[in-house]
Amino acid sequence: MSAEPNVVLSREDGEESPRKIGTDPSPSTRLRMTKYDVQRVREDFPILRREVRGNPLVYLDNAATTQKPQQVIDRLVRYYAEENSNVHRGVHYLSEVATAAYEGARTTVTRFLNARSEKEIVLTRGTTEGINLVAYSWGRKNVGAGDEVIISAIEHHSNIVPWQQLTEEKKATLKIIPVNDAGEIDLDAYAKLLNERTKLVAVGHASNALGTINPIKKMIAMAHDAGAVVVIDGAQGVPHLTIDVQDLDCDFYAFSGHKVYGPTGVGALYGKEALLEAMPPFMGGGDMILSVSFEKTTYNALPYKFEAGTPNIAGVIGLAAALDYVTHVGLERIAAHEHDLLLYATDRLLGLDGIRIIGTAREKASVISFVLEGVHPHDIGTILDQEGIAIRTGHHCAQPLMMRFNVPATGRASFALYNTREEADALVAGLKKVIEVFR
Ligand code: 7TS
Repeated sequence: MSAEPNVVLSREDGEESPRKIGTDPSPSTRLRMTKYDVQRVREDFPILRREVRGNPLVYLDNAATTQKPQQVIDRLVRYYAEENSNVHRGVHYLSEVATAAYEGARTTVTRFLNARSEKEIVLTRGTTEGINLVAYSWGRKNVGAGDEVIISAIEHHSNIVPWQQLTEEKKATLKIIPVNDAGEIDLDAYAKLLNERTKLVAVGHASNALGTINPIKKMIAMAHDAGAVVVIDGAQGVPHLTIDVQDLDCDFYAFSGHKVYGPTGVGALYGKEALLEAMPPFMGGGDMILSVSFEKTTYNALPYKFEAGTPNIAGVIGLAAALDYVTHVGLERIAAHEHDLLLYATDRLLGLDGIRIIGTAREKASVISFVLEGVHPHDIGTILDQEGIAIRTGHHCAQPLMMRFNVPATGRASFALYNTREEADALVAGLKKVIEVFR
């Protein structure tokens, strides 16, 4: 299996060839004119060939975790079969190979996020660890009694609970930006919440429960005007959007590998160098020190100060393979394909009797949360599962948001680069069966 994605860039039917002199398109126009061959992308994902309960697998639970392409699987196998060793410590050959691959992966992440340097990329277990790292290290040093931390009403629990713990401990206040009925952040209310006591704003790039893409560039600038530091929960941003941390000017950006076609248990935290430099270590142990004595321990340089213990070496290397994969396929082309699926599936779902889509923001990632009148979401999930269709049902780790919309739970279909319109049709057909059973 080659390391390159199984993707061809081909001209749209009817496109002029050769091109007239003087009309050479810009790179972004050229991308729009190339065809996205979803069937060839699907061939890269071996799990999509399997059946579930006698039906072809229709995997629509991508916001929970994505499937892995052969390129990532092969890279993990090669690491364990040929390169396995601990990093940053051995002088022997394999340790050098493993260290080079591990640090090469950090460079891949640096470029992927357009960070200024590798010092700004801390390799973590995922988004949850990245946010907790900021809350424990930056938060405990910089937030005190009477200070304020702002989050929004559509956050995942991992961008709520660490700030709740911090503000409770420090006798600070947690403020919540409300959302409108479409599931969009109320920017006027946000502007009113910001003041000189605001120390930190933590907001998701995109909501896992509703799909809302938040106007984070604007929100970051507003927070900075108030003198606050901004943490972006990028768990649902990285799989769907092109990220440029310098352009966004965020202070921290956390994401997980497994939501962007990489392994579980690995992710990265971007932090501005000056902030990371001034922060105390999060965990103590091997690799994060320069010297240890019982009298005094000195800490390692960035980013190693924040990477205590043997890391998930294979996972980090697999994450880089995943980022290379989506880069090769083309982030803009993936976004366009997913947007087409979002529009198509939304339109088809709205044809069902008694359906209500929760989350109708103008800017949406390919996530559709819905309730069906008279049917509990768990029953929807169970019946669809009989058809080989995987969706998530429940509160999506966003219980306050469920309360805001007065629903105990929703069904959620989330689409990825390998999903098809036919799979959206299968979802709709499955939901028709659900309606027949329950009404
Ligand atoms: N933030 C958001 C917006 C998420 O969607 C998730 C995971 C996390 C943080 C936590 O990521 P982790 O990799 O550290 O666990 N979201 C989901 C989901 O929607 N269904 O399962 C996990």
